[in-house]
Amino acid sequence: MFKKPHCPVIAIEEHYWDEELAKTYTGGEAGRPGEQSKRLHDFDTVRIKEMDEAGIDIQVISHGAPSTQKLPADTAATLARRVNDRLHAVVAGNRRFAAFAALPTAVPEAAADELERTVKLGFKGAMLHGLANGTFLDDKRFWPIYARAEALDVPIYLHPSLPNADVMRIYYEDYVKDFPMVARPAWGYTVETATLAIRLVLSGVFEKHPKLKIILGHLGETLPFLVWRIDQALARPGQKSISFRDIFCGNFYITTSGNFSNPALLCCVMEMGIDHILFAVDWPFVMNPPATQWMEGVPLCDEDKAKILSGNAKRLLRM
Ligand code: GRE
Ligand code: ZN
Repeated sequence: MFKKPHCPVIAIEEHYWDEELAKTYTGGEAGRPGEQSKRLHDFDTVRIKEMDEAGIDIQVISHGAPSTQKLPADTAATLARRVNDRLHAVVAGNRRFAAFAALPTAVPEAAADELERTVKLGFKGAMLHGLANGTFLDDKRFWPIYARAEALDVPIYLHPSLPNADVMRIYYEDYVKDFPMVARPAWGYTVETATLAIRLVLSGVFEKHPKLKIILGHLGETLPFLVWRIDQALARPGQKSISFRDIFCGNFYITTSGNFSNPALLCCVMEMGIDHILFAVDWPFVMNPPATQWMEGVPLCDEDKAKILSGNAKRLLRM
């Protein structure tokens, strides 16, 4: 059994699939291998059993990629509402679960309203997945979502999705047959999500909304390792004035999802501080036991481990 400091364990990037929404997926996004698919549609059997076995008390549940990011504008808002209402019905009154909402980004004002509606129902914020119908989510048309998140004081979790079709072709096509994961968690997801995070900083949205909070999974999608270099390069003469470090280390939070590495975690602690790191697994794409077993042995004191395991989530998500 998981030996942990005296604290609950809250995992915050744990996925499910809504049957109606999943039916809209096509191509590489349409299916996941059988066991993953079974777990994505389960709430009360294997999910709870595997949480118990690994010592996870609470999952903050979110839809898997691409969630509602690729829906057309005419159906996005009503379908997202149904998806969120169904998740709410599962989570409400269940002390093992909390949830992040899916937002209809094809209609940004409606997405902002859906964020507010779901937060009032008890959702902890929202998760967005990769590009919205080919547009990066830093585009000004999406700023109403960030304005509302700031006003409601809830975070937006930026989660990866399959790279854009041109990127897939130019960057990965010749290797995906032998190594399908290269376009996914091995590298493609990371590039898309890190690029979005950098673009969001450059966009000026944090100057307009200084209290906006963004969460990145996978120990920050490489950015904590690169923050010195990005910050220094953007501070060279001839550019607009920006402090990448202040924004990245101030407004961003990162989770441990799918990246259980001591050297990588210690880099994150050194660059971002212990208060900006939260525990997550990325279930069912990654299994729970390696995550909690890893946390048991990370070279941090119990007080710091407790912050990662749940203290920071309690504060950031008001749990
Ligand atoms: C997926 O959506 O298929 C996925 C993830 C995270 C890790 C691996 C993976 O969301 O395949
Ligand atoms: Zn995930």
